[in-house]
Amino acid sequence: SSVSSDKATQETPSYACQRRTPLHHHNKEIVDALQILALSASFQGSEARYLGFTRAASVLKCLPFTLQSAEEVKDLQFCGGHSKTVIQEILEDRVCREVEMVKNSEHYQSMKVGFKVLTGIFGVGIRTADKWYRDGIRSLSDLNEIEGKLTGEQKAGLLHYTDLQQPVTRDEAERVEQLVKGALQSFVPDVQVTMTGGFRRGKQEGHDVDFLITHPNEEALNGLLRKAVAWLDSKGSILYHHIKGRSHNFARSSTMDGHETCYAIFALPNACPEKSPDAGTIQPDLDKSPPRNWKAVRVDLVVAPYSEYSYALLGWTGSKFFYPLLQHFERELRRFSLQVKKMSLNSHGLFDIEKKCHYPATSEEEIFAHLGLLYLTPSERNA
Ligand code: TTP
Ligand code: MN
Ligand code: MN
Ligand code: MN
Repeated sequence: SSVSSDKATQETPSYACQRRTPLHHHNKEIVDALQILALSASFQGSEARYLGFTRAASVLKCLPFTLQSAEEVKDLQFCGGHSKTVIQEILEDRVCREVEMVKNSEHYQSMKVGFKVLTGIFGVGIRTADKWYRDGIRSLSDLNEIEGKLTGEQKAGLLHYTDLQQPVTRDEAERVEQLVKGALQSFVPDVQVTMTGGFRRGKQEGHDVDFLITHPNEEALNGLLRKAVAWLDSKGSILYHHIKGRSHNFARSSTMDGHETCYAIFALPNACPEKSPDAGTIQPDLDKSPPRNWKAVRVDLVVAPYSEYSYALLGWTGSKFFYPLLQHFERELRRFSLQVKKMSLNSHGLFDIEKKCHYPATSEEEIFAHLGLLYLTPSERNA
């Protein structure tokens, strides 16, 4: 067999949490195509196909070389027949007919619109997007017509749709961090605030900015989130927010954990003008509407008690497990814990089902060690 097919047959550990998955890899075009099919499958309610395409895409992200020929694809592990056909077609013809058809289909396109508006706030919404589609809603302007029936979150998502569609840059994320820290520290000066989510995994842009808040003294955290958010609100920094209180009886299987969380849309003031190279140049006054000096940015603020902090950090660093949001490190980590280790992992802790005990941890490294896994840095968790 050829050298390259030997490369492809090298042992691939079956769970994504056993592999280092970098942010940048060698097969972007094919991965993007597989992820379109995954998203489309989830729009059609097929979780099995969603997972099949997602797993195949995730395996390709770990390949240390660019696939060149259909021959190399034969022996790829954890890649189903359908995914292999798609990959081979792209390698041979540059495009895959199925992917092109899906991309251009009305169902896929309007589900994406509905889905994006909804997930402006919460990681749910396929069912609603699907209902909208069946009710004949195909575009944003159709959505405006049912405004009266929308929830508060959906209205906010729709109102700030244009801004929320724009990726959040790292610079913007850092300015949000200053705002958030300033508000929290005005109540508890030594509060610990960590940026989590995609930015912690090394991404240069994201759909939102995620923060984890903790303090060694749990008393200091009581009421802190509400006070800080109210303070930011009084300064005009908050366009929408919803606080979910801490809960002790959240569903184990749910993607939501029990930590106190604020889902918000911030009005982030524009960067200081001296940073902009065009500052001072006279702009032709074509648009008569007054210029806006802020951008709407989605922000998640999560409060974790100190004893659960490392588990919350691991959980909120991702990559996310939300069906159907494509990346799946968290899902794989939990699946591995349960199936291989008989342990139940969530962002509160790790429970050994057979020994019936909890494993405390003061760092992410300790959690990987409890699971018998090689430690992966945040930037190696882009599965
Ligand atoms: P997101 O902010 O949705 O995703 P992201 O930061 O990885 O990517 P993006 O740049 O698009 O924002 O989720 C961040 C992490 O938070 C993700 O790993 C899932 C995790 N999370 C929740 O969102 N809710 C929960 O209840 C738990 C336990 C985790
Ligand atoms: Mn995020
Ligand atoms: Mn996102
Ligand atoms: Mn988030």
